[in-house]
Amino acid sequence: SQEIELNKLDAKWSAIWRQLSPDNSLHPTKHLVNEKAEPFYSLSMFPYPSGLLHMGHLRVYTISDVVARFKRLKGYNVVHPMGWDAFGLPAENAAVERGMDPAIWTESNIKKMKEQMSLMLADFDWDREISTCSPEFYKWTQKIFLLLLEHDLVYRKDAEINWDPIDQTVLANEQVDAEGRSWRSGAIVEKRNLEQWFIKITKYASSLNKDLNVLDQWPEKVKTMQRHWIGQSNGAQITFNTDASAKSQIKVFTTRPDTLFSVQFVALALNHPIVLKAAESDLELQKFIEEAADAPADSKDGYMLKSIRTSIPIDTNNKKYTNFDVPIYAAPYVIGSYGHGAVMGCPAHDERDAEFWKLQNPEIPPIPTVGPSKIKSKLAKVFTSKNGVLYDSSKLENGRADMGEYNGKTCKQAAEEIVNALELQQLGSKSTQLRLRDWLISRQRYWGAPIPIVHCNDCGIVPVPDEQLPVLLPKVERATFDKGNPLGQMESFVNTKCPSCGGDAKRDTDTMDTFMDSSWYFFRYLDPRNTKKPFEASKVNSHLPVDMYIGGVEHAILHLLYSRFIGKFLADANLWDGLSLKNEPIKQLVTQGMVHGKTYTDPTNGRFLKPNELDLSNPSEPKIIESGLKPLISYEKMSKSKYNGADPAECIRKYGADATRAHMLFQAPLHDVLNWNEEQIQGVDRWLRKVLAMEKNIVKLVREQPTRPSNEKVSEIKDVELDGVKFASINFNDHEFELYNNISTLVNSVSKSIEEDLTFNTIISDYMKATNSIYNSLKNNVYINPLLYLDAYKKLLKVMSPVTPCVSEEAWEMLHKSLGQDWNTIFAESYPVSEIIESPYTTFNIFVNGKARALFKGLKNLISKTETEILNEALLHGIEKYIGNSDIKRIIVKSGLIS
Ligand code: ANZ
Ligand code: ZN
Repeated sequence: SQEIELNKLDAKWSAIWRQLSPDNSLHPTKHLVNEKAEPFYSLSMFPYPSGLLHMGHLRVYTISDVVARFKRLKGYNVVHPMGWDAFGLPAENAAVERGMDPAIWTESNIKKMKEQMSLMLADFDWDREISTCSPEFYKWTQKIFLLLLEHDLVYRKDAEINWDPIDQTVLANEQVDAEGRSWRSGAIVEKRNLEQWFIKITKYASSLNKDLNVLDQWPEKVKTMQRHWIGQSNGAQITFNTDASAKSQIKVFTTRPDTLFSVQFVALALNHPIVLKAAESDLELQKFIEEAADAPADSKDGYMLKSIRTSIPIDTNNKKYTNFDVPIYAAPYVIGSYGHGAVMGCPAHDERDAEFWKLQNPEIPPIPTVGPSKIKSKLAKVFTSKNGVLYDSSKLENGRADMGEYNGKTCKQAAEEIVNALELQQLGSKSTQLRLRDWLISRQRYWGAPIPIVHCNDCGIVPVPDEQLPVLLPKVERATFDKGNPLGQMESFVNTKCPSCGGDAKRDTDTMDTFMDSSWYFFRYLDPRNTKKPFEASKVNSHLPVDMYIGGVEHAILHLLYSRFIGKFLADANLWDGLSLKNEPIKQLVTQGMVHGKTYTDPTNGRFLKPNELDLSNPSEPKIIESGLKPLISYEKMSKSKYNGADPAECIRKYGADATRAHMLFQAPLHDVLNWNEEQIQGVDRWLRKVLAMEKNIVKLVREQPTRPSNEKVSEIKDVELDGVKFASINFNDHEFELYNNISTLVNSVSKSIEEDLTFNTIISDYMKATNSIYNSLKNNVYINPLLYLDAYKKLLKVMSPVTPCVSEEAWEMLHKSLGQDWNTIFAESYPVSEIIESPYTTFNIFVNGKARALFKGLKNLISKTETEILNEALLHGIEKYIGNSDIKRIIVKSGLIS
């Protein structure tokens, strides 16, 4: 047969598109972009240049590309850029292993991946390409660091690092194995303190937390994860006096000041100053601390401090709580770095405190002071609800719980009043705590943006002035980096002049966390070649926030939180206006599921099988060659050890980019895991062949211009456009209505799927349905106005073109050539507009003696006609045999299908 080989279309059309494009790129519509149109920013998370494009990449970029092409068809001024998250440890490690320059290694990977990307025919704006490791980019990353410094959002502080004592170098957490050994030297890694650079993201915590509320196009799950990560907790700090000395007060953070009267102990973190002080003279405590270091995180061990006690710090009914009857414990469940590293223990109202207390003092019952009502009743469990009432303690026998004026108040009210009372005594105040820590950006590595700081003996920390940016990363012939901080070993880099006094000085030798690079790269895409500043505000204001950001949910916290933070900071620093969405840089976030690979396992021993151990000649009956047994089949995360990886390039070579893209979308809903099963691509392949094959039949009909059968029932419709020709009035038969409406349904449902529902899988089934609708009409040889066929076919091709650019373009070309018409690339077309036309026809059921016997299509108004008319109409539809000579009791015609 002379069937078109789909995979051959890729090369043909890539070449033509390149010629069409003004700068020989794969962006054929670039010269057609209307800069004045409404902007749309389709962004996919840029890849790390590992050198290999995998199925996960293919999934993300297919989605962003379909959205970008679709919006281009709809007339938007679309930005769809691509670039490289090129700094980072893996490149450095790979270069060290191979003894090469990480820059060269990275460059060659970028080249390889770009070629693989061109195979999938993504319509990226390559003229916006950026690479975070190029000086033109990191110059501005350094500038942003300096801006943060200027705004008092950068500081230095001691922080723990992993130190390899053999290699004399700092290791990243990933370079330390589970046994705590260095990946390279095998030495036991030591913890050391090193002065490092921090960014005060915590200063933005409350707006980062609050503004999650305006991100209504972000997945709830991601917002919850960010909320949790920020961990903003509103409560109070309360000071407890002790009997030791006026100086040894204990500050606690609590979210429940209303539970103050239930306090039965205070627990301190193991590194709390009071614990450390006590340990100086208490050997038993020293031992406890040492052993607790290895205790599990949820351990409820405790050690009661011997010579110090505390009291509840409030005065009710002039009854002073200065009897110091509250014991103090050292307890590993108290987190040293949270709040004040101290907890007021309320066993009656907090689960953790209850567990702790039960273990330490099984004989002393918890003292509840809050319940569902002010009358104390027996409660089986720890009462943790905040929506309770303080007990009426005048009715309680336990004087220890005397709550004076707070008797009977709601938790909320009591909390408020208790904090106010404490405030008067300077023993408490409202306080907000964060789980979020400041952002440690120092890396003692080579392959990153150098921190643009000079250390001068006389002037201290001196920012590198703008005109000396970028601080270039010195070139290396071979990455060896045996000892110490790589940049620290390079004398010519380290030794410099102080920008302030001109004297001898030393450069900072840390490089920045790569999350710093990726926190603002999507700003730079909008003005990628600016040599004067990071970006021009006007260019960014018109396109931000990003309309759709697509990527993996693994970035739900760090990357997306840092991007939001830097976006807000850049707005505060007046680099852009941030007006439309509270300085948020990303309007919609879309997280796609992972791609899993088909995995074969030997049922006898659970071993993963290699492709060459399998006989897959009959895909439905795979066999293990050696044993003849049937392997177990599952879908799992693709990995080398499971031999279940699939290569996008290979699939594209076999089936063509269009089929691969469509298959990728069709296999699973966007957010779900996608089980990559190449065998099922046949369905997509068949559909695409059908689309191409129909062209001939349609052209034939257009040439022949068959006439409408004279006896046909038609209805007149007004104001219809068919293939660009406007008709004030035209006749449609039943089939024509149906075809026209099927195509209108396609046009509108694809729009809705992309713009509202994000159901990319149903787009493909919509295409298939519409294709079959045209195909079946052609096959059944019913009369349809050839112009309507032409209209339907062209609409189908346009609506398909975002997903299957080659097949659409190929059919588009064939069609115009055959008809001898001029044409332009299908990408110069716009998205069709097509409304459903209310059809005067409907489907009727004919019931004879109560049994449904036949279906027919008729004019809706039939139902209002006389019985004889209906019967006559019904008799046209082959029901004589049911009527025969039997006595007709009833013939009923009802509209609608039997379900
Ligand atoms: C008394 C109390 C009574 C508490 C009660 C809770 C319920 P979040 O929401 O996570 O901020 N806490 C305070 N500092 C702590 C630390 N360093 N390590 C471990 N726990 C600490 O939690 C705040 C609550 O966690 C605080 O409120 C405190 O216990 C405990 F019915 O104070 B609460
Ligand atoms: Zn100086």
